[in-house]
Amino acid sequence: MKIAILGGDGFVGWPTTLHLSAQGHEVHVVDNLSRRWIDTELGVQSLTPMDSIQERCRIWRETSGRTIHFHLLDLAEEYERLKAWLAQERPDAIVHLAEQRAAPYSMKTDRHKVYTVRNNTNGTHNLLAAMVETGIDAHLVHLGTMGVYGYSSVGAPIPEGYLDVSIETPTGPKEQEILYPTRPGSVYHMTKSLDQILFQFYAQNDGLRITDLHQGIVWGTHTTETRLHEQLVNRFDYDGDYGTVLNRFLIQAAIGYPLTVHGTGGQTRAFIHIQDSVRCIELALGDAPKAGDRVRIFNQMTETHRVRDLAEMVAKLTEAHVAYLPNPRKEAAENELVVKNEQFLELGLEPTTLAEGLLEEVVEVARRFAHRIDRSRVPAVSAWTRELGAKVDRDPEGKALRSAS
Ligand code: USQ
Repeated sequence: MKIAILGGDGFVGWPTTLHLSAQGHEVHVVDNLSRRWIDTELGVQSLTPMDSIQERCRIWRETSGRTIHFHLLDLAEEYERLKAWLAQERPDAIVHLAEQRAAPYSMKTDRHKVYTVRNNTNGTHNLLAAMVETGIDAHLVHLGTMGVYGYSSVGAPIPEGYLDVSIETPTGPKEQEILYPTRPGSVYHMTKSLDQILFQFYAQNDGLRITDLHQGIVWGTHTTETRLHEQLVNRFDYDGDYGTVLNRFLIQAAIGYPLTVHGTGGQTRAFIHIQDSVRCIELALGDAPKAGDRVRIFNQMTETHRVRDLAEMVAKLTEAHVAYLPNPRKEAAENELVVKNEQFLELGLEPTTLAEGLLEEVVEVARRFAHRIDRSRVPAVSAWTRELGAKVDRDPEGKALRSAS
């Protein structure tokens, strides 16, 4: 297949690009390199030293003999170029990962909220409109988030995207299937909820074939292909905006920094290893819906964990100290979470669950590159409201924080 990977330079995008190329697909990365610019804006860098995308592609060609094509294009801001590119290249499938993906970054300031909505919502809509206009029949696979469901405990397992409801009508109750009601917890998660509505409309109106992957928190760093050469290494975020919880705990343990649990750590979340994330995208590509089908939704996660249990587990493994900190986010202090994920299991996913070996691998990567870590960038300072920001004034080592968002 000829596959366009929008956002193919990012944390999930790069290993996905390598994996699909290794499978023999003709892979085109389309990326505006915004994630690299955000590193510059925030004054942080990936824990692992990353080469330019062009250099990464060159190393892959030397290592595997396969070509990855790179196109510098901004999905959200360059509509006419996007349309011309699609009309010319006519991919069989499009993997859409080209969105600003950090909740704390999206809540930093009003400017970051505006940027996240413009980038993510325009990008998705531009893509859908251009697909219709150019008449290409590509299967669109989008990376969404488990966070669209919200984390209020209703006591029932979270279904894969749709909910059967019974509505009272004058002639008696009528059954209907609706998109699971969204309850996003950040501006970032809100943009993924908006994406769902855009997909529903374009599948119904224009017969676009769309799969939406509701992914949990990714952990780990290496995949089979990124291990092949040190310059194929994936990016690894540790900072308070882009670092995600389990990876952050692992690098904190590696550098002797207290594990930064927000609040009581009673938040339960869904997790998936990066290797499975890449495999799920491959499985979804192989199982496309037909024109006229409703949007296909998968829950892309393999297990759920409570934040404090993860912290305790990492502490036991590494003798790290756990710090319970004021939570900069507006979120339920404690929640239960049961998630259905049968569809990927039926397609053949064999989950990589939390195992000591894989956790230690991350700690080892962190120790190797510990000299690249700026300790002052470890605490999370982006607060969801001004009131919460006022409480986040000290880092776990007792130093005053420069600014809370
Ligand atoms: N948390 C801590 N300490 C930390 C960092 C986070 O206790 O040092 C807590 C947060 O308060 C939150 C939970 O851990 O309750 C998860 O935070 P996170 O930063 O790991 O994940 P999140 O902000 O939800 O976003 C990440 C990805 C996003 C993806 C999402 C999947 O950045 O792109 O969509 O995970 S999900 O969480 O299932 O919505």
